[in-house]
Amino acid sequence: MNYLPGFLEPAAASRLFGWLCGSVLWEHETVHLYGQERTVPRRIAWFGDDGLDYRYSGRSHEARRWPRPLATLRDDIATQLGARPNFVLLNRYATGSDSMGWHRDDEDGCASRIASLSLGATRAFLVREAGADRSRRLLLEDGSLLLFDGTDRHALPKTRRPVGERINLTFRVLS
Ligand SMILES: O=C(O)CCC(=O)C(=O)O
Ligand SMILES: [Mn+2]
Repeated sequence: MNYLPGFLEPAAASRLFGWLCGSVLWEHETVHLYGQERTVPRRIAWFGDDGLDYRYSGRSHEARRWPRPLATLRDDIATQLGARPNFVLLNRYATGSDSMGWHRDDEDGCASRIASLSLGATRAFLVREAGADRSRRLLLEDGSLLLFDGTDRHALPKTRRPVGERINLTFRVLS
């Protein structure tokens, strides 16, 4: 795991945040869990190379074309990751009640190394590395990049603390 604070400088992070809020189609997704249809507590969007379909939680996410600001970012991140990401999943957490439960990013066809860019409000991220007996808690700050192994379980818990909006982009290599 490698945490790079200030991967984007504050002005660039804030510009990107504004662009993402205004230009991306954000969707509320529903998933089937224990026989019930539930709306996930966050909004999502996704982009990637033509023809890719990222499937998780029984849902298909056919790649939409890379918008220019994200294609540029993808190429910068490729240097850090040592591979060119071909897909990005975006999660938008409006308040502290938006969250993501414990999971792994080990769906078929997803290489384990993930580059996660955070924008906006600082939120705690929990990750339990392979072989560890407890989870680590990291504060993911605006403009930071976290490189982590998607086979490790991780979560973004809810918080009662008043927090502003946060957007996270996970760049992935799908095969
Ligand atoms: O918002 C985050 O920091 C985590 C996102 C995540 O785990 C995912 O998109 O799979
Ligand atoms: Mn994940």
